[in-house]
Amino acid sequence: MIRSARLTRAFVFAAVTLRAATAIAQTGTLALNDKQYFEARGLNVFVFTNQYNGMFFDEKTAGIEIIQHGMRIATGGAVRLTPTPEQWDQIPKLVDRKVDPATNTITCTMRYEAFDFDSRLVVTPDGAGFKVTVFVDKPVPAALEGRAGLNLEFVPARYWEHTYLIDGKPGIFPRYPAGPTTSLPADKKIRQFEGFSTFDLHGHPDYIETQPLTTGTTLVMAPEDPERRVAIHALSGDLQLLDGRNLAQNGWYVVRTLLATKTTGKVAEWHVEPHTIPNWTRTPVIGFSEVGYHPSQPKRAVIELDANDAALATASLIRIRPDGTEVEAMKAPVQPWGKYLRYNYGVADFSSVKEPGLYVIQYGTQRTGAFPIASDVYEKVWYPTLDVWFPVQMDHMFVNEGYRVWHGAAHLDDAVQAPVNEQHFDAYRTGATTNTPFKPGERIPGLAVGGWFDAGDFDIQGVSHSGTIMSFVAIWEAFHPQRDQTLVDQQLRFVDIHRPDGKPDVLQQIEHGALQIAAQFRAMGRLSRGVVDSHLDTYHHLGDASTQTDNKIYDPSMKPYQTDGIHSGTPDDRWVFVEDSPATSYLGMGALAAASRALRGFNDALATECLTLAKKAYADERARAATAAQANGPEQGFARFAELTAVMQLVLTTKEQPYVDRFNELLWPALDRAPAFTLQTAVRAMPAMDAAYASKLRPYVERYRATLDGMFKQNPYGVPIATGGWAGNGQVIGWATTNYYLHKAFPDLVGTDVVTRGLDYLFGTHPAHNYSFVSAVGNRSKHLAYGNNRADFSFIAGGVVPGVLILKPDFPENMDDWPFLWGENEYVIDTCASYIFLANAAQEAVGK
Ligand SMILES: [Ca+2]
Ligand SMILES: [Ca+2]
Ligand SMILES: [Ca+2]
Repeated sequence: MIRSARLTRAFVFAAVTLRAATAIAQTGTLALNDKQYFEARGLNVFVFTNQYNGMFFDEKTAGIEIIQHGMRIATGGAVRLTPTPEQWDQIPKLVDRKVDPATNTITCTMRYEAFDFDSRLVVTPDGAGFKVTVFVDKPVPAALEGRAGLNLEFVPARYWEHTYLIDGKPGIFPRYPAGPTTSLPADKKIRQFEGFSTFDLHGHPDYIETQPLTTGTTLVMAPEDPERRVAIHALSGDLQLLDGRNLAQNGWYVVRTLLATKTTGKVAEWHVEPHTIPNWTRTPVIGFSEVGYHPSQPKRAVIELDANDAALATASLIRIRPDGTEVEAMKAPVQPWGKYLRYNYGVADFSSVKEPGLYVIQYGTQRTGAFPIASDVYEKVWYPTLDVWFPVQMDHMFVNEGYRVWHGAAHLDDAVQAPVNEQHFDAYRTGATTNTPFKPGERIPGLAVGGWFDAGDFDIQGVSHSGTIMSFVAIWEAFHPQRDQTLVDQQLRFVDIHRPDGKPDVLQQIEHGALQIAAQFRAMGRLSRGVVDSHLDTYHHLGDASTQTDNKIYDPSMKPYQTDGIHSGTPDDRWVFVEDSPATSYLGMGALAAASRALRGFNDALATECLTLAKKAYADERARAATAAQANGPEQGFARFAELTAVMQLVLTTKEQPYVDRFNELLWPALDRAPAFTLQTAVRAMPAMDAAYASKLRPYVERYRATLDGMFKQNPYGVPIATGGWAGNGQVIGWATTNYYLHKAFPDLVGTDVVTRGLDYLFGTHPAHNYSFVSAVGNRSKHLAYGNNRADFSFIAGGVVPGVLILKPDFPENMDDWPFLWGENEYVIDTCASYIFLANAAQEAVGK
């Protein structure tokens, strides 16, 4: 089979080259730009502009990456040690990266420390594409012969309903992984990161690798689609096409050539030619709110344009009448905003249109979907988050919705003390002591209650839990939402979605969170960093949460997989990590103090216990701080902010003078150091403080207001857009929420426009595309996200995703056809709770 493929190789390569020659004339070739990546019209090639940072291992945002016609199609181009690398497989360390405009090359030296294996990756434009060459100065180590290869990974979703030709032989990209795989003896497995293992042996000591779907020397992916067509030709060795989804649902298609062995110099070389459409120009993205607008609020459409595109003179707001006829409500000039990252922007302002109704925006030949202008647009936008998303996240409960069970009662075998000196794969760690009264491996009683799955994974995180509880309490105290669409039965561990039980759902969520945090303080006197899987092979669990562990108490006297129905010999009970972190504990105290207010009259016993635990823990922590040599550095700074939050909650709950005094002692220096982080806390304490407090606070608000005035200079959206490895919707929500509190307290200084602007951003006025970032909220919204059902390419209604990630140096991305990038698409509890607050706040601020 391989031989017959080789016979066609010459013919196919000639065809590719011929087409390439035509393409050069039409589109020009790749060239290094001043941002240190290769660029041609419709094509960018990044070479380690983003690196593996090791935090969550292979994040699929490093190595050689291809952006074709505005879409990132490929990542991970590098020497890799397995056919289809998983998230926790070894990643090469970038030792050196040289960008040389004189030779038009980028050269990266990569190292695998564990194998003392260095290689050099050289990328340079070649014809209508580029050449990738791997060099070694020492032969590939014996242990990696037949293992180390040049890999490049392609987003599977971009190739579904597409075909390929390999040496002229046709194939269809598999819509679902269907092999082939092979089972190999455990001693052949290449050690994964830090010795972790993603593979659940389940009593079978072998492991699996994917095998090629096909092999040849010239692969043309999506030859029928000029937007997606990529030709790869191996100048030495064979090309394999593999499907990484056979090992892991977040796997990509991998194109791979094994490195030549027992030799030095050039050990692999490809010519890669992503097709470009001559004079391609990206279709404009019309950013607008998919939820619509309140009549009184600003209504700005932000139009994102290709760098080669200039804004049209006008855009129209068109009203749709009940009989389907249309009328132009306004023709607005498109004001050029300028360049942000890689695109040009224009802004069309429709604020003067206030008549309630349904509208679309017409820009040239493009038209948006319909959206309302109405006085109640924010009234219901938080319902899915409270009604569906939070119930689905409830740990230790059976969660039902109509005919569907989201998950059974999970983690009933919680939890045991984590080992000491443990560096955990989810960024948890312990030092030389457990920081609790418990020995490593000892059961910590009472933890199988309450709590939420933190995110798309299933751990209970102390800090985000505390923030979530405090947000829910703030929601309750500011807006008193009586909404009751969920039954929560703590006795039966049963939750039923869309089934009222006579109790406000917000209070039931506060109770559910408080049950877990109170249990931790009761057992340990402090808050854990988190409760998390003990093994990587359970951590990457997808599916029903109640099958993540066996729900049976671990008994070390039994054999693995042996069980008496209550205990088992499988050590899968979750671990409790407690760090020596006053900050974590302070936030837990704040959550307990807050919960005690909201739960008064709803669950008095728990309310009383929460306050008692909070006051005791606070006194203990202060006593400890007085005697302990305080460490300097970020932990101490963070601890002060966290203590400020705790004391603010204790002030609101107790009004006791020692807390008021301590609050004043902490607040003013913190306001001087970091006003943006502190103002919300300051203004929230106002009800418990005197009039002098408000006037002392006022100059800080005046200075903050100046930063708001400059927002539209930073980007065309006028909100703070984060540039880190996790996208910034949480930050935008926090910013708009601070603005709401300041508006309430100082309406002459801060208006409502900076409250609704945050929601406009979430609901579609943002870079990359214009879906609402809140699943099932708005006319069109994130229909694929990184919830715990991501393997089904689905969403959980009401979840808020992180949003637009800025891939260095200039590529804003939020994949809407591939859910598995957590930095763009993972729902997390604290963001979702703060979103509920902001939606209520916006409705209150402008809705009357
Ligand atoms: Ca986690
Ligand atoms: Ca209820
Ligand atoms: Ca267990």
